[in-house]
Amino acid sequence: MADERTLVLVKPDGVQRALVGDVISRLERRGLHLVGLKLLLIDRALAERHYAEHREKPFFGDLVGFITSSPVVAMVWEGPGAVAMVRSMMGATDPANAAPGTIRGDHAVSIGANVVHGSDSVSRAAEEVALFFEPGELVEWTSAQAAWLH
Ligand code: D4T
Repeated sequence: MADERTLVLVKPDGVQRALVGDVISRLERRGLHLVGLKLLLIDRALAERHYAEHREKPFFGDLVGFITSSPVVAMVWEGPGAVAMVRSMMGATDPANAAPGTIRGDHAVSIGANVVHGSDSVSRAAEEVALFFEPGELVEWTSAQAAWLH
């Protein structure tokens, strides 16, 4: 399986509920590794670009309002098949359908406040990583530096 990069956001509810460490811990223990990490307040322009595919949906206003409402943690995680792996670890978008053991299945009840975002395809991941990070903010692990990585 090829190494992939994926964007993960701990959304405002996840940050406020002190779930950042839990999300990071799950992804670390699974064997993915971090290549970028920041805490930021998303502005309206970035939110509208990130959620552009939902612009016509009835929940778009609430979606943008929520993601810009308080700080989020943005991360880039790397590893074999990372995009689908993170999606499966997040669980279904609607926490009512999220399996126990997934992040949403363990921590969320509301489709709006569902703790995390993860890119849903490799191509979308590349776009989302570029939206949130400058190339210089991402670490290229060398094999020597990665000696202790999974
Ligand atoms: P994100 O993008 O946050 O990782 O969520 P998903 O990839 O799992 O789900 P999505 O793109 O379909 O939805 C984006 C975002 O919109 C919220 N949402 C979604 C909502 O508030 N009401 C809805 O009816 C739907 C479908 C939740 C996630």
